[in-house]
Amino acid sequence: MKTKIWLSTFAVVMAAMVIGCKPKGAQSTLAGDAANKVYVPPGQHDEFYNLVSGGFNGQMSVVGLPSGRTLKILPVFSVHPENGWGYSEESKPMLNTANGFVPWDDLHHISVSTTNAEHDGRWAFANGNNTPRIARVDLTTFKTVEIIEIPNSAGNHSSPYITENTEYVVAGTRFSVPTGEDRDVSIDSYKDNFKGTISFLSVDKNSGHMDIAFQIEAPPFNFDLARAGKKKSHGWFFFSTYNTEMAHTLLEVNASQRDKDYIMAVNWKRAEEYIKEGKGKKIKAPYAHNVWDEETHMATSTIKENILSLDPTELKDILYFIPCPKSPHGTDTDPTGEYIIGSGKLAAIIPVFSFTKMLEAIENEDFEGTIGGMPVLNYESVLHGEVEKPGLGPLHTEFDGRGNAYTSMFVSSEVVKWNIETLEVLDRVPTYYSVGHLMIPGGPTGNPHGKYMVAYNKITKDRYLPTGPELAHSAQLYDISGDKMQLLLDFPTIGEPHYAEAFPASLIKDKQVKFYPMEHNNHPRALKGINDARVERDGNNVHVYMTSIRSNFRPDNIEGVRLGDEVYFHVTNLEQDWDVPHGFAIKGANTAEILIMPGETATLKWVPDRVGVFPFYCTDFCSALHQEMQGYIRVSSADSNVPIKYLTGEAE
Ligand code: K7E
Ligand code: CUA
Repeated sequence: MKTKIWLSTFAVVMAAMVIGCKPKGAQSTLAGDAANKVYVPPGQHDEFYNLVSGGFNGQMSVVGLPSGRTLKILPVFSVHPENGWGYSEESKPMLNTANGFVPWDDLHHISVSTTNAEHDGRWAFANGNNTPRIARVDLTTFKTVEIIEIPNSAGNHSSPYITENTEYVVAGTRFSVPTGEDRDVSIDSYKDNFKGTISFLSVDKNSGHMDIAFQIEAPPFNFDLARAGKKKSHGWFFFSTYNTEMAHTLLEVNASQRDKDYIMAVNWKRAEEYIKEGKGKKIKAPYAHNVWDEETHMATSTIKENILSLDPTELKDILYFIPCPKSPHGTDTDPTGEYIIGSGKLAAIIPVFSFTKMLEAIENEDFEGTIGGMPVLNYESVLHGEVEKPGLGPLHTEFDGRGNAYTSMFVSSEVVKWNIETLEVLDRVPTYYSVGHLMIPGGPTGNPHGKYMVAYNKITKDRYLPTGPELAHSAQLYDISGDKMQLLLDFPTIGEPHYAEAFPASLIKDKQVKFYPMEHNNHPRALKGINDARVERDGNNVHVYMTSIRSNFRPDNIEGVRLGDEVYFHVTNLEQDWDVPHGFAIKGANTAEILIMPGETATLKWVPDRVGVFPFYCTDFCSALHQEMQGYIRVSSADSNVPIKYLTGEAE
């Protein structure tokens, strides 16, 4: 949720809140007590990994909890000059789309893979909103290893939520868009020509590889967020919708007309059966599928042409609509899978729906109407109950595994704890300020670790030393192990955090890859030892086969390059030890450095634009003689006859 949108919607409330009445009552925590709870002594490790979305930076950050220490920032839908991601020849294909190279996206949500509805710590999925994509990050290397584009979608917001065994990762379109053959349609024909789509991507159990299994057509609503059913509701998926008014202009007003929008319940097991029966229609929809190969150390991008589409107005029993007040943002399912919570950002209550009642209503055809022939269930029949006076602007809900839910309140800047069965509000704590998502380790799974809760806030104002017009966003860590929530720590985040997940460090910390074994390096231009270092001309391409090992590059003096040549530095890092990357940078390159991990090969393309002698050097302080890890390349005029010549370690 972008702050600016909210500012216009809630200008008055916000002004009062931010300027006039900050949440009161910094809790009477003994500072020493709180400090003890977040203190991780030097040399010791945090208890949880916290993967935090970076929003508009397209990145993911890895944070330790409870300390709040940032451990890593990794590019997902972004280039990353720090390590050459998106600049090296090997990684460029990862950011390819049907629209070509798109080096940025807006990353909102993270899902960590689960087995039997519990975190298994294998992969993290992330969504790109702008040019719809889903990425998969390998949690043994913390590297983005796959990106798949979603066709017939725009603003891929209700994504990348997963089913309980990671059978599927979903993508619901925020913007409905024209999806037919002719996409040059007038915008005011919205209701006729625009469609929503919900995509189900299969995830291979062993490799993790994704594919678009099927796409379900849906009414032209805006799909905001989603959660899978779990345990008893396994087989179902729930999507929040807004703009069921189907407005296409001034949504601020026009999409806030109806008292209730819907949570769309998707029976994906039924959809699977239809696919098996051959009921899917193959439609043309080009999309890119990019895969990183850990043995060749390179990515490939394939453009695929078709998807399987299901039309739920013809194929019954796939989609049902549950009325939900009002413009729901988040929808969340509790750890038992029985309760479905809708967070209507303009609603005065929080509705809690019962999965059991939903099934009964479907069985009894207890419908209040239809949308395109698809049933709308009766609100009262499906309702477990409403949380009264929870606060203003409910957005997202997480769970502690002890029967309690925690809902973030954007407008009233607080987190509210309530009991899922009794719907009674139990506690509330202020956030500083305007909380968006919140997160409990394991919170969306069947087995939450209800010890901490983190609030990710939109407006920081006075929490840190000021840094000009733009301030760091703020996360706040609370102890939720007792009856009352207790604020322990503020820590700044990178980019704009939306959703995050966390899981026990023990799940993955011993599985981390330390280096890439040279014997598995199948990069076609890898070198197996320093004696293979060489330079070869191939027409206008000059290939420099280079090794890096403490503390030299081979070759380190290169001549015979001419203007008009394209030079490819294929650098193999021969180290076989943990945390000994070497960097490679050359003067005047219009790209970035590359950082090469031990046992890896990476390629920087350089097109010299003038004659001269250009130094290159290692950018990562790798040894006492790191400053000696350098070399020169000479560029001569286009008509020169300087021959290819290079030095590989001869003493002067
Ligand atoms: Cu509420 Cu994009 Cu999940 Cu942000 S969204 S807060
Ligand atoms: Cu290699 Cu510094």
